[in-house]
Amino acid sequence: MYEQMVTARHYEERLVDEYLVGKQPAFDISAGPIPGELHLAAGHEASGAGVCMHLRDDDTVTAPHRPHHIAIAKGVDLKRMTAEIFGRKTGLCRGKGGHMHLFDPDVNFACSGIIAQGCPPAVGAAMAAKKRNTDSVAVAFLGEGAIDQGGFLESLNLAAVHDLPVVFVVEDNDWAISMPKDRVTDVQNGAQRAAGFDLPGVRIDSDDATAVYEAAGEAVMRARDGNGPTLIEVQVHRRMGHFMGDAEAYRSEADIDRAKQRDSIERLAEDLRSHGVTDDELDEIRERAHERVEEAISWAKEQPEPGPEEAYENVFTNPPTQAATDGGSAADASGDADETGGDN
Ligand SMILES: Cc1ncc(C[n+]2csc(CCOP(=O)(O)OP(=O)(O)O)c2C)c(N)n1
Ligand SMILES: [Mg+2]
Repeated sequence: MYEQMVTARHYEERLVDEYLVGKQPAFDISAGPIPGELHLAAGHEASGAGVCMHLRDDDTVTAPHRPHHIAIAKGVDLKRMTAEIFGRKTGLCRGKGGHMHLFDPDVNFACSGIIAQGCPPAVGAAMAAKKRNTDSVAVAFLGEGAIDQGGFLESLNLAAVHDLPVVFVVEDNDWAISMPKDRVTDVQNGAQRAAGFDLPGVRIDSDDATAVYEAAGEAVMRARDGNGPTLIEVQVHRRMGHFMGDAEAYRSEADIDRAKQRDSIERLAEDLRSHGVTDDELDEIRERAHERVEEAISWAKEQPEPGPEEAYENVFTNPPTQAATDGGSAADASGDADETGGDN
């Protein structure tokens, strides 16, 4: 867990360096080697690592718009994930998804920028596992800002009524962009949502990786044994803005300081030391993680960008005629799409 967590933290620190290249001084979001938005998960690492330790490659994970720590813990190919974030041709989605849309079928991982979007597909994967008589499970991660979404509540219901092998993990970082939790829901403990569906609901009040590991172990075992879904909420913390470039004018300095003081990685390191792990051993793990991150980033940066003629490939299930055949221009392609009913 410690290795996954330090890998995720360092990975994101390095992404920050790369992301800022070319974006200053006016913060041009489309400039630089990583164009577009970037949502970092520093402070969420304990939940990804603690849950995914229990998962196999054939288990499915869906993650939200803040996916890196979960993807890393699930074993997503770090090089191809990085190439995707850099918009390169060899990326997981051939450079067209970007950091919020990482799909790795080798380890059954997907994420999406749409809030609560991962819940229905996780329920679908769990339903498929059950119908195939396998003991695979699915886990849907979401933020506390998504617990009022219909997609989440309907997923809880379907999972409960069919006893599906799925675990819902809410990462409560107190904020949904600039919206504090208590302004959108009277349910301070999101795990209480489970009661309305007659499911077990577990709240972990601190981002203690070991506590997450224990709660997730029980939930995953329950799902694998055919005993149905569980909802877990983990209190994590957002060490940074909602996305890179967020000045956080809505958030007090004290709140940011509090978040930074509660470092789940340092907490786990302390636990490990108290169990006899030496500083040298921890350094070794960190060095290994740093090397892996550097390797993935340098590999990704050497990868080619997709050509303009590939813009429509693998984007539409029913591609505009011109785009599919001769890489027609965007104007041609959208014209064709309209003529064929624009059903893409
Ligand atoms: C269905 C939908 N509504 C609104 C948005 C815009 N949006 C992006 S992130 C976000 C807040 C998410 O908060 P939370 O679920 O707590 O996750 P966090 O960012 O805190 O990790 C919103 C409302 C969206 N992406 N999808
Ligand atoms: Mg949140």
